[in-house]
Amino acid sequence: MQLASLGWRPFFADQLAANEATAALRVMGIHRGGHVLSDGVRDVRIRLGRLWYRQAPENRPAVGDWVLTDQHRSKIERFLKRQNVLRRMASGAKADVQLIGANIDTLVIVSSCNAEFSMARLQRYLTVAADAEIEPLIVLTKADLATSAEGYGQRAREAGGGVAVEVVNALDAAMLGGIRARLQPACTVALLGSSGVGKTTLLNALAGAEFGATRAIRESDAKGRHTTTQRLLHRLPDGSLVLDGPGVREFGVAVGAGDPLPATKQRLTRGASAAVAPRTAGGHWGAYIEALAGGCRFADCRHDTEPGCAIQTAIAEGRLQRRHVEGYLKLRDERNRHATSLAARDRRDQRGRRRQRRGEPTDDEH
Ligand SMILES: Nc1nc2c(ncn2[C@@H]2O[C@H](COP(=O)(O)OP(=O)(O)O)[C@@H](O)[C@H]2O)c(=O)[nH]1
Ligand SMILES: [Mg+2]
Ligand SMILES: [Zn+2]
Repeated sequence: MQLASLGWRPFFADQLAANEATAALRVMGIHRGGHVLSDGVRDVRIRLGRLWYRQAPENRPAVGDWVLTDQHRSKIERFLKRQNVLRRMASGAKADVQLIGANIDTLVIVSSCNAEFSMARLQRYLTVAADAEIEPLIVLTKADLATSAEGYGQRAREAGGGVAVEVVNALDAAMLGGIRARLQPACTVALLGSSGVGKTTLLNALAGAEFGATRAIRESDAKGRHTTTQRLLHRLPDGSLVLDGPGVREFGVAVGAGDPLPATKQRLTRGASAAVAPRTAGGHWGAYIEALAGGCRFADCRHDTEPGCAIQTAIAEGRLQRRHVEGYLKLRDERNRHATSLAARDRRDQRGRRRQRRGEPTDDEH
């Protein structure tokens, strides 16, 4: 079946009645002109109707989503429940989320062996992967430009705590065997990393073709400029699907996974958060620390000087380093702040809708 080549699987098929199954399409890209959808044979382009824009961004179809259209394929009627979704806080005054992609199997976290490299940033991205419950893979590019690429690799392995790390020259297809081995036909891979680290270069080398435009950066300070402006799911010759998009300058910590936002809040509380861990347990410090925190005597333990703190015990026993805990606590606070501002946004939207129903002016019109 053609849909299978795009990642169609029982998780999605089970959501449909028998007569609907053949009508599903995957969102391959979003352009100004509309959403590009594919059924594995042909592509169609559909502009989202006005009603969709009354929805919060996370309730609109994103790249990677599976959608159903009307029978003329002229409008998108709904999208199927997601296995996961990658999102980030959009920059700007109004707190809002931006969807990066949905239904992703592997998150390739790309960083490079130069000034751009930062363990804190890697941990931030690993938190995003763990929150969305997506298997991460760390790729360090520009090994050819560094005097000690292996030193960077070592530090990435330390930050990753068990996550696979590939140190490569992204321009050299012969070095990409380790990455290739992880890409199966019909699996969806998202590239995530700062602008200029080599995401598009990697995509092109894996594809053996120019799929996206790359642009030179100043190697002196490793500052990149945005080159890739569209988010597209590319079909590689080996059958995998790779999502490349604009680089992220400041990647706001994404909140939660494919669940609606209220569940996100629960997930941030103690105990429930351990549920995030299984697929990535040991894979990065956040999940490990959250799992440990379940063993603290007090539910509201600050992991500071409280008696019976499982985290302090782990530090004392050398199972955990203090700086990992500090990094984790900082990320957690940031995530909580985002969750709070999103909740405020939802309340604002609800107020607006109530007023609209009563025929009163909405906040936006004041
Ligand atoms: N020498 C070298 N250059 C690289 C490597 N990876 C990327 N580049 C260069 O870095 C620049 C930015 O790459 P690009 O793929 O556009 O980065 P993106 O913004 O992450 O998509 C381009 O000039 C690439 O040729 C690498 O592993 N080695
Ligand atoms: Mg790019
Ligand atoms: Zn504690």
